Amino acid sequence: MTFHRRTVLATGLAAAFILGAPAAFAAKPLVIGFSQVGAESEWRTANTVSIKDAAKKEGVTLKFADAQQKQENQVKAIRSFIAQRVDVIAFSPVVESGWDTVLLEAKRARIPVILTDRAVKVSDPSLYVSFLGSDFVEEGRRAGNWLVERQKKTPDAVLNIVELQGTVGSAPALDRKKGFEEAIAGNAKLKVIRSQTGDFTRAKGKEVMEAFLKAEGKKINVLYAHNDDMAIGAIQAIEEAGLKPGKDIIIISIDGVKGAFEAMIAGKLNVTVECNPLLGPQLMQIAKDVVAGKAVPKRVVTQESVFPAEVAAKEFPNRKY
Ligand code: GZL
Repeated sequence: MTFHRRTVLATGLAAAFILGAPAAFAAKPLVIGFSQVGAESEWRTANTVSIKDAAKKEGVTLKFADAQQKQENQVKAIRSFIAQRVDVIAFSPVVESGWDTVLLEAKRARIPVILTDRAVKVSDPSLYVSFLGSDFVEEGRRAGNWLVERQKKTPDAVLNIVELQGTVGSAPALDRKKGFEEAIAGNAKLKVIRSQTGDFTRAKGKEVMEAFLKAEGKKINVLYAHNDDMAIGAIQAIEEAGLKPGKDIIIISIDGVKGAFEAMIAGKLNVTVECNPLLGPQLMQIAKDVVAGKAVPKRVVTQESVFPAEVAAKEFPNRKY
């Protein structure tokens, strides 16, 4: 470009800036690459809707990739976002470990990474700027504490518990198990007799509950499911075995999705511990702050409650997911 053209262009740009830049010069929209675990549960669906709606509302360009619950698909998606030079990478890691290499590639590309929903175990915490999500150990404690209180109604009875764990190696599965065990520790009347993954899905939850019932039958007094979808699948198995869910077998689960409230209103589920999936607005705010060079909290914990069946009908109209 000749000196003359450069001077004309610079003058034109300066004039446009001073006179009020037309749309052509407006700041370009923030581009976020988001890798989602999958579409395995009602919770996940609500989480995806929240993120997409928030991006649209904030004028953020969202590049969204569904990993179908496979870590290798998330790694591929993150590498693709790096290649596309997105402004921010965000993801909900399907499992806790195995992220150091790809997150180091993002760091070397100078693209900030935000974790949503689930945590990672990495050697260098600077590989991500912020983690927005629930305290799963506390959710497990809340589930266990509810049962400790419930057990006081039959102080002499031993309650045999079967546990449907979430996805193997995932932060919610590891931590919800840990929190529940902490809460019931030392209570000789509460015994976990079987524990197996149902991978957070209704289908697998039903399948594993059928196996529990075949092996233990009427010995089972309590089901602790790491999410509502597995509990709903297990309810079907319990009914098909001729037993009454919520009565013959006390059922405790986590998430607080609409399906859980419907099961509680029908008397088939006893309590759900809330795990809030509506993380979209907070994620967009953190991403905008990071790009603007503002300090962001390393950890943002979502606020959550516990909903026993007694309050389900009253609370149901207020539910947003
Ligand atoms: C929890 C989330 C879990 C939900 C499940 O934050 O990672 O994954 O509890 C979902 O329903 O599949």
